[in-house]
Amino acid sequence: MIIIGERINTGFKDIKEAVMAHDPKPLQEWARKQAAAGCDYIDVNLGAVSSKGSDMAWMIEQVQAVVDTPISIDTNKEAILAEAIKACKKPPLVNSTTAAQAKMDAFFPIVADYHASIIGLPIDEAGTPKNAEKRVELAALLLAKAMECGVPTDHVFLDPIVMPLKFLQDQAKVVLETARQYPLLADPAPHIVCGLSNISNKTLHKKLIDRTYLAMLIGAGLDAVIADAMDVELRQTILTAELLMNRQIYADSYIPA
Ligand code: THG
Repeated sequence: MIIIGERINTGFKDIKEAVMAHDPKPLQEWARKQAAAGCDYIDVNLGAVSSKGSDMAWMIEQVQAVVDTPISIDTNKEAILAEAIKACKKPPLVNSTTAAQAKMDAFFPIVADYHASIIGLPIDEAGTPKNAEKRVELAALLLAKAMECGVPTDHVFLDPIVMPLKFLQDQAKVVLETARQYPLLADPAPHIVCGLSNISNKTLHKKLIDRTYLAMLIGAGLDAVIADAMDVELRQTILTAELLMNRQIYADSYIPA
């Protein structure tokens, strides 16, 4: 499982305040903790705090000063991406493009230039489709664009778009149906990723909902996740689900892990 740590996001108050004050400490503390928890990428999200690429580059530099985990550049703005990607010491994960033509035209050539990977969202000019069929159709467009630009299909992470259960309860199942179809769209197969914590937004029992849904998503083929990497029970759920999917061999090392 490819784990992308979600915590360096200005949606969290401590990170928002740190970015506004240009105080590296909270970012570096979360970078260290997430790297120690075994993250494969550290997501960096500037949110609405600033629209300056230089602020995103600053965030990335603070993280890279203390860990060498690759960065997930969480922005939908081309100007921010173009500046932030220059700051990355290792090929990053670009999070994310939609399937809207103008967005793909802007993002994919940058990804190709930097040998990066990219998350693709099945959203077009009309928005996010409510059904699996249309999401899969847009995912195919994303993969076609990747091939056209020389981005290997296994550098593409398809996101089925997890929505809050509290407001769109029927979508949880649609996302599972979408995920099941993604690996069939290209060879080598694309990765399947999602922003897990979206599911439990504004609910009680957030952690229980997150880890139950994650087990179901892994059953549907998910092999990457943007999540709370510090959640020990979530990490245990990942190990157990991967064992049950026969992606890991059962060994006595499973028990201490
Ligand atoms: N797909 C992709 N990228 C993404 C998302 C996605 N990036 C952003 C987001 N979704 C994933 N990251 C988070 C980070 C934190 C939370 C949810 C998603 C979270 N929020 C709290 C909540 O929902 O209640 C509120 C924050 C707080 O506690 O202050 O946990 O889907 N490609």
